[in-house]
Amino acid sequence: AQLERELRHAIDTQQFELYYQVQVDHLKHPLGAEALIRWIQPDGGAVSPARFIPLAEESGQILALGQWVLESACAQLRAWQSEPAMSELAVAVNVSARQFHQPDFCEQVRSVLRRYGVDPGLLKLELTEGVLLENMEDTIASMQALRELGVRFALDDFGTGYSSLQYLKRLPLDQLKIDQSFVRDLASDGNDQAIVRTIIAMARSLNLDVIAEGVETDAQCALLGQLGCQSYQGYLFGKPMPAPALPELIRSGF
Ligand code: G
Ligand code: G
Ligand code: MN
Ligand code: NA
Repeated sequence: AQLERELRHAIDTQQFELYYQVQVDHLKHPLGAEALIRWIQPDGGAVSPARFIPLAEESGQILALGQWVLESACAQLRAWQSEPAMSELAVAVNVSARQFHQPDFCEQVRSVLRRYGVDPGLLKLELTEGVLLENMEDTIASMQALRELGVRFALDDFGTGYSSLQYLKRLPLDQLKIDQSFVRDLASDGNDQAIVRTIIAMARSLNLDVIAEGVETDAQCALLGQLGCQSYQGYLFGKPMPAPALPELIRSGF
């Protein structure tokens, strides 16, 4: 309850910032960045989103937070349009179940994109299986409406949930994100290699692209490449960082 009160105050007083973590292709060319929220308290302390996002979901504050994240990401996309190294990069935004299942979610996204004059093709929404399994018919309809605008979808934390081909093939997704738990010990764990190989084969048969998250070492990256992975995200290329630091990182070539 204490943290919930602090969270409400933080929303009122704008204590949030979006950090960005670069995503690259197999040649290490930048493709885009994932937006990750940071709560930085006035005393400089940070609260992990792993702690406050679940709380915000329970209390409903995720709706205000999620709207702020969307706004802030679109404002950033707009600003990057005038920076040479940045203008073609996509931004991936995490969307929680409660946020996605609001009746006017599509309209919110459409309206923010229009307001900032952002190409919808530069916005990717990251959903988790939890979001997708809830109310599947409505979910598919909302995704289709957004895809008609040009917005793309990634399935986050892939492999940690239910992951049946049965429902995957019905969902209008663009990308699977291999969860970092399969990447961590990839070099030494044959089971993880088999899982990653299976995920990539599954993605291929569904015509989805694949990004691996949590890539920290050259060995992991090389192995992922051998297994057929096309894109990467992780500390090897860059940690999540404040927006102004990203163009510098990209111009420096990692
Ligand atoms: O960046 P990392 O520790 O810092 O993020 C922890 C968790 O918080 C991840 O599961 C991530 O998906 C989630 N998260 C980060 N930013 C956002 C956001 O803007 N919205 C939602 N819904 N979740 C987020
Ligand atoms: O669940 P989601 O994929 O949205 O959140 C990504 C989380 O993974 C964030 O907390 C982010 O800070 C973290 N992360 C990103 N890259 C790495 C990495 O290379 N190693 C580790 N340990 N965590 C990472
Ligand atoms: Mn994510
Ligand atoms: Na994830």
